[in-house]
Parts: sequence; structure tokens; C-alpha cells
Amino acid sequence: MLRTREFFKMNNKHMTLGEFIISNQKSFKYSSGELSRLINSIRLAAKVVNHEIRKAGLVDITGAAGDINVQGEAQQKLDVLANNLFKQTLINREIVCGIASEEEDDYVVVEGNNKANENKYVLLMDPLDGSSNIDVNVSVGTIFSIYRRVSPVGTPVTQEDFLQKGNEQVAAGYVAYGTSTMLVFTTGNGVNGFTLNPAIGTFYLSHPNMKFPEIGKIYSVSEGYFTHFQEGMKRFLIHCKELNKEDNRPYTARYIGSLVSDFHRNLIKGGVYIYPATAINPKGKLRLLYECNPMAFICEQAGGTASDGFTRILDIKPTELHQRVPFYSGSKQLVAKAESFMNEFSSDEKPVYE
Ligand code: P6P
Repeated sequence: MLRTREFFKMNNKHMTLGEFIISNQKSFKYSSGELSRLINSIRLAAKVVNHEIRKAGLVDITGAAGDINVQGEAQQKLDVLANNLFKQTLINREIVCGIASEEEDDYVVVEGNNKANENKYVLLMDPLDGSSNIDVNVSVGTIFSIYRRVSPVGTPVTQEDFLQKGNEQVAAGYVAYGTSTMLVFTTGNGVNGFTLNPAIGTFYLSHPNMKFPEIGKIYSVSEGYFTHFQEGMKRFLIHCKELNKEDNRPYTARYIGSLVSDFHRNLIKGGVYIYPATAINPKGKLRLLYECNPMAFICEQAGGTASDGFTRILDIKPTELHQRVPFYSGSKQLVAKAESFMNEFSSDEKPVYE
């Protein structure tokens, strides 16, 4: 009986994701039914991954799968599972002509019957970001980025279809598997957040038109690497800790080692997430194609800023699938402050792209 009452309560107040897609399809770039179907298949895969994650501790599928991925990182069983679930869901529906993933060495050509090559979109994803948190029951996320192919429809997908600038994305989003499961995405007309009601398996529009607070006081940085940071980054962190009442400092440090969760909290409360270049990772750790570009698209659509400390992320021309870049994203004023320190103290280390 609870389900019925809960169903009607939720239904009275909030639009479902399905209703949102239908009522906004006209505003989707190229407004074809394919993009709607693509978002719907992401919704389905997210629900299945969510189900697997929620029971992970019980069926001992966490922990390393024993394989090493292209990043040289131990693949967690849930990484592999999430990757295969999203990939299979997309392939079965023959909506995309190609898929790139953090967990795949190269891009995947979607064969199916040759109709698959008539599909207009490619999807890039980090199927389970923050996987180091899996075994300690801390939030993880899925990140996805969608482009319209640039190679001729009807021919096999090419690498160029994946190496497009972030400003060419037609849609991007993330799933946050936190205390509740949320799907947050943009198709270029603002950012909307949907919360899963697990009792009935429906996503409801819980956070319409999400915007970064202009002023934030949270900074999310892995400060353990301080000694390896560039001078500009060190100066910014010192700035965050100084006492300055007018400027609301010292700021609050919040970093849980899961980009999606740190980003999502900052989007709601205001703040900046930075994974800078370090002596260990001179190009930063995060990947341009399936982490920084989608999060930057969402960031800008929500009124924030995203750069590599100097250059707008969405303007960077990718040169390889698993390319890494430094990532500064969040409330405009905080990102600008970090960039000012980088320009003043580390301009000679500004990333240069081929
Ligand atoms: P570190 C997770 O592996 C990730 O890609 C992001 O989700 C997270 O913010 C970062 O790396 C954590 O990296 O070096 O601080 O452990």
C-alpha cells in the first residue's frame, strides 16, 4: 500500500524523467528522437548499476577484478560491471555508432546490423568514477558525454568522432550514487537533476534549473600532494586558509576522492573542485574526454567556470582518447581566484596543446 501512496505523492509534485524528455525533446540540439532514446537508455543502465552498487557489500563483488585498465589502475569488479552494463544497453538499442570508455583501451565500434552505422551519436563515459571508494562504501558516479558524429553516416565510426572539442557536445551528465541516486544532465539548455525513487524505479525532477551559487566557500583539492603542486596552486591553497572576515575566509575544505560527489556538492552549495597538474601527474589526473569535458559542459550550463587553470576546458582540441588535463571547476569567483594565482605565479607552466 505504501507504494501506491508514495507513487501518488511523488507523481503529484514532480515531473518524471520520461515526461521531462518528452516535453523538452524539441529543445534538444538536432531534436531527433534518437537523443531522447539515448538518454532513456542511460536512465535504464543507471538504474541497473545503482541496483548492483547498493548490494555490493553483500555479494562480495567489490574489490579488484584482478585486471589492470589502460590507465594502469586496478579495475574494480564494479568498474567492469558498470562498463559492460552501459555498453550493452547502448549496443542493444543500436542508438550510437561508437562508444569510448575509461575502461576500454580503444573506442568500441557498434556493429549490430549496418543500421548501427546510420546512428548519429557517439557516447564517451567514465562508467564508475571514484572507484577507489567502492570498498569503503563512499559515493561513486558515472559520467557521460554525447556528440553527434562528424564522419559520414552509414560508415564505421572513426577516432575523429571522439576527438571533438568539448564545445561540440550535444549532451552531458552524471549519475551520483550517493545517499540517494541522482541523474544530472544538460542538453545545452540548463542543468536539471532527477532523483530516483527506488521503491518504484522512477526518476523525478527534484532539482530543476541547477545553478552554481556565484560565491562559494568550499574548496575540493587533494592537499596531500601540496609539496608536488605548482607555486600558483600552493598560493591559492594558502589564500583559502588565511583569516579574512570580509572574504568569508578561511574557506571550508571538502574532498572525498570522488569527482562526481565533490562536484555535485559544490554545484548545490557553491565551491571549487581542482585536480591540478602535479610533479607526479604533470598533465593532471582527470581525463579530458569523459571526465573534464562533460563536467565542464554541465558546469558552464549551471553558470560556473571550468578550465585547466588557464584555458577554457571546452575549447581544448583533444589529441588522444585517454588524454589528461588539469581541471579547475565550480563557482565563477573561486575559479577566477585560483586562475589569478596560476597566472601570477605559474604562467610559465601553462599547458600547451598540439
Ligand atoms: P586522488 C577518482 O579516481 C578520480 O578520478 C576522481 O573521481 C577523484 O576526484 C580523484 O580521481 C581522486 O584522486 O589522487 O586524490 O586519489
